[in-house]
Amino acid sequence: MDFTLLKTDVGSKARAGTLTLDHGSIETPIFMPVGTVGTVKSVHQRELREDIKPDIILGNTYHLYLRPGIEILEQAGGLHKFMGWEGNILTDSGGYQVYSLSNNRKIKEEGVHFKSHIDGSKHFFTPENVMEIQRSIGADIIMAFDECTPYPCEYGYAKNSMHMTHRWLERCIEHLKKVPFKYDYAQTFFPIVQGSTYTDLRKQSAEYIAGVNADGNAIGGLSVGEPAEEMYAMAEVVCDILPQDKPRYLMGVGTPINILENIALGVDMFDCVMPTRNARNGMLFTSEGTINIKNKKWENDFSPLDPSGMTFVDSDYSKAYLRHLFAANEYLGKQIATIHNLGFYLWLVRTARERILSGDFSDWKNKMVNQMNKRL
Ligand code: PRF
Repeated sequence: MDFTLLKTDVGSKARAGTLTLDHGSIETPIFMPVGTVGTVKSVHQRELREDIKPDIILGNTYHLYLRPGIEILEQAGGLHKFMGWEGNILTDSGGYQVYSLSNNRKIKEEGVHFKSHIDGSKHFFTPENVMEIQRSIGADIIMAFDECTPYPCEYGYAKNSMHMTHRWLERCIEHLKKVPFKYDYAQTFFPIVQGSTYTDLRKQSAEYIAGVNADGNAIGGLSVGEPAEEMYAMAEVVCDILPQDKPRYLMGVGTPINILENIALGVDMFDCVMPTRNARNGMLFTSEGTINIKNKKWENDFSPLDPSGMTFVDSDYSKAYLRHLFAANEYLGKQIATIHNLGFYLWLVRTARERILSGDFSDWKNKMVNQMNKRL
């Protein structure tokens, strides 16, 4: 693993860099499309590779462990081979999904007891077995097992939870030393900062995580319902403490505006279900603002989906046609909308990178934020 910082913006703390892993180089800032169960929902791998071109996608330990299960993934030779994706993959540890999806979860010092959201079967995640599972899935970047606190969260709970996440981190690191890579490429490990919306806890957690000296660091526990201003305040406190020369990943964020604002604070990596999930509900993100394609106003608008869009769907299809596909509940509608939204998110972070490199990121960011506040 190598991370080279190419430039830090003068008007903000935004950074442009290159992160190199065994499945290729990643130009940062980057947005990672979410492929929870080994598919970026409603997009073929060929469209990902040839049209959307993300350098890295995300998978989820929680889902892949429950289905298809670790044995199948090992037999396949890891997730890359199983799903036919030759680019980089990052797996989240389950430290979020187990709280948001499973039933009857019980959090203890030893680990988390939970019931599957699929069939109600009982399972137990520990920092140790989650590291083993992530070795078997075989992502290029694997995440620490943490507790993502809800919002709002009482100070006492947030503090105890943060300390437990730190103790779990030590267990993850100790265990990884004992479990070799399963495939013929390396895996990089990222720890996660927690601390809810409390500045003193965030500082303490960021200092602790920085002290671990990992190849990259993540910020968790944000975008869980707090006001955007609080998210930015916490991201800033944490970014100012995390090492400059390592990539920073803000987990589960966010809207296009959230992404631009956090890039300006020094975040390098993002993931979120928003472009894919909202696409399936007919919401399109464009550089001019947000569109609900199901709206009657698009019924006879035969203009291209997004004249300045980056993917073939933006010029090949009209708004009227996509509206019709949604009205008729056709699969193709969800596919087109997903390709468009992912194309837009990738365009956004690539353009941010170009602007950082050319030195006019802040002006461009402010203009984009104004535009994207519009609903068309
Ligand atoms: N922890 C983990 N995954 C996450 C989060 C977290 O706090 C979040 C919070 N937005 C998203 N995904 N492990």
